Amino acid sequence: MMALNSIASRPTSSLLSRKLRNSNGNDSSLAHSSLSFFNPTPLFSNISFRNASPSPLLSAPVRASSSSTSPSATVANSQELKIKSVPTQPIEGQKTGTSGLRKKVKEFMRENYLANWIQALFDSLPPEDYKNGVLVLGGDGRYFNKEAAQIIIKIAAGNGVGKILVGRLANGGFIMSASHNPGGPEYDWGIKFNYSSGQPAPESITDKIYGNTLSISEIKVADIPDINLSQLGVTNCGPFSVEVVDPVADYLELLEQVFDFSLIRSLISRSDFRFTFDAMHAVTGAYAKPIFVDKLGASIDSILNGVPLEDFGHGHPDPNLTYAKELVDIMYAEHGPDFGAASDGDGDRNMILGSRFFVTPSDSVAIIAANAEKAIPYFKTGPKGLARSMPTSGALDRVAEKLNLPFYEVPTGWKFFGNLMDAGKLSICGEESFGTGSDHIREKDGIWAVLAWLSVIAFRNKDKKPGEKLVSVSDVVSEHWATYGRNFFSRYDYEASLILCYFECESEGANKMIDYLRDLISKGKTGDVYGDYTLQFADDFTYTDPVDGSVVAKQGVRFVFTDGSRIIFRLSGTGSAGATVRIYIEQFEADASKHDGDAQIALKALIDLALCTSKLKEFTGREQPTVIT
Ligand code: VG1
Ligand code: CO
Repeated sequence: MMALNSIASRPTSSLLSRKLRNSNGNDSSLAHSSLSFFNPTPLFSNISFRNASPSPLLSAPVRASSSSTSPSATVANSQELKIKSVPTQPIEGQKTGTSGLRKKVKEFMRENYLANWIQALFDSLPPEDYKNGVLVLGGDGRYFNKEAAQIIIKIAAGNGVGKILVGRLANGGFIMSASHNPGGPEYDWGIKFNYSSGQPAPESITDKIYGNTLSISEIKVADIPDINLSQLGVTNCGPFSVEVVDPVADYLELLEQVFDFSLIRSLISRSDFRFTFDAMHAVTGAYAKPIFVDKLGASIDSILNGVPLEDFGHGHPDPNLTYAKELVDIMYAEHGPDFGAASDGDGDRNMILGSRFFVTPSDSVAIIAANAEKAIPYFKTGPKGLARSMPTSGALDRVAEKLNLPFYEVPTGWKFFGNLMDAGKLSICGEESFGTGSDHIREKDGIWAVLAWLSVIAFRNKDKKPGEKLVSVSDVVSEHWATYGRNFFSRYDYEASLILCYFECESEGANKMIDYLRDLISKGKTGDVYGDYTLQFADDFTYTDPVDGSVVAKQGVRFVFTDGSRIIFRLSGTGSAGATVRIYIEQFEADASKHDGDAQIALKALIDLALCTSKLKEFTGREQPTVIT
């Protein structure tokens, strides 16, 4: 259990990518590893690569061995590392989705399944990007991370990587997580690869990896024992080394540069302000106490589910109104806390709640952006630009317009924000799927979002005397709506059923529905009448990256009406089996007297229109969504 815990408390993807950017500066303790694959002067030029030898060991599938070494041991000090060549065969279906490769754990445990993908990845990169370089490995602590880590380390060493840093934050590299998907032997595992400056690998890389998985024939594996990852320290294996680092302090240091901690502390330590954070037994459990309790003065019992567990305590570590029910019940109880937040498996998502109040992620990013300059020191000269994913509501657009900031609309998936950030065009961005973040790192960052909100609330209350009524989360949101209008928004998820036998027909129905919609939009024209709405245009979203000109098509079927209302349909790209249909519904309301209404009521006509236009029930047989946001 010790070893497990230590992995369990390892990196989140958000935290993982943070160092990449920091590395552009020079004060980092890891500054030598300024890219995910840093290329120092090749100190170790004598890695020997031995092609398929007749040893029976070499034809064995790549597995983590059961041996382990003592902490910080030097297991092989020779200047040579023995590399085995393990024959393998292509495996179908190793295509990455919205965010990495996600499958059932059992699939990843199949012979060479993970090993093939990792080798295909090295085969897709220019060798100068990783030879003798530093690679970072992190995970969200889910079941199978331990075994997977050993496989990845051996293949990285086998391909000539010089050093692996295992820690919670990093300069990019591998992230062993299926994020918000459930974990455990029967559930999901996943792997993401963050490239160069820390952003999730772009499609040009992931497409290449997929191509290589279909032609792979050999895996290069270093012949080294399992590395003990349960303790901090360095293990040397000849020219290759593994260093286990504790990154909480480092992440904290970054956050202290971004936020005014004393301002946040002044709020959290007030006796008339009650704070709750639900780590959902996932990776942020390891960060919650050092940050919220030790640094910011929250009480220890304000942290719920703070112990990271391999199966997330049988939970579904997705911070939304359905899966974070425990927190929702606390926040909606009479005299509940003033502020509640939760984050997901790998810590990059967030949910923000006030007392009996839910902040939609689309509103959340808009409100953070509108208040950033005043409340968050990192943005003291104002954000450079704002961006959202296509299905996210237009609330952020209105802030960009008012603040006269450049604005971008990208496809679903954080990987599309990275280029804009690197080009200095984007500071704050978000997705409706509970992802919010900034260019302090190259992933969404759940803890950052919580601290951003606490900063906004703290700033609004900084002059409030004890006993004076505080400005609440709902006050901040209502005021925002009064200024900018309200974009009513809801997402309906029809998640893949967990009953295996339905997987295939489920995918078939969902695919047919999307085909039907594509056909419909090809015939649609401006002025077509849909119920009470008039069509402005309908398309399948195509995005051209303004930085590198790359184009991605088929990113979501959207019907945009003349009053700005939208209905959007997408299939999820993060599931491990079956198909999940997502429907996004949005309608703008300028009239402040109508802002307080329930989104489900305000959007009822549009929701009905979406269900009837798509013939969802006919195609999928689904009566009710599994999650409504
Ligand atoms: C979902 C969300 C998307 C998010 C992605 C990864 O993708 O909709 O906005 O970027 O998950 O989030 P999809 O394809 O299932 O709709 V995470 O926290 O799972 O890395
Ligand atoms: Co996540």
